[in-house]
Amino acid sequence: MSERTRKDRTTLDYLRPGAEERGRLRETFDFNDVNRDGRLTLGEFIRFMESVDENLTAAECGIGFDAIDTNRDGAIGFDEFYEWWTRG
Ligand SMILES: [Ca+2]
Ligand SMILES: [Ca+2]
Repeated sequence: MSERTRKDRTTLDYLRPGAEERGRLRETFDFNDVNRDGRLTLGEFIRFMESVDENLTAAECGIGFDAIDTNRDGAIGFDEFYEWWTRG
């Protein structure tokens, strides 16, 4: 990959609306990814949801988790998390 291509992509990312939000969401994701494996497990996700709304039950979180884990690998990757966050 050429230097010019990298530079163009960086500029594009910077200018694209939502890039800043994606960065903030990345921080949220990393903060809740307690064991730093790059994915949110159900336990990590429940902890996150309870920090957003303490009235949510574990069962409700489980339903949300299944909806977000679109590739069904049992964990939420950042792309899945981002899709879910921006969808609503
Ligand atoms: Ca994790
Ligand atoms: Ca997944």
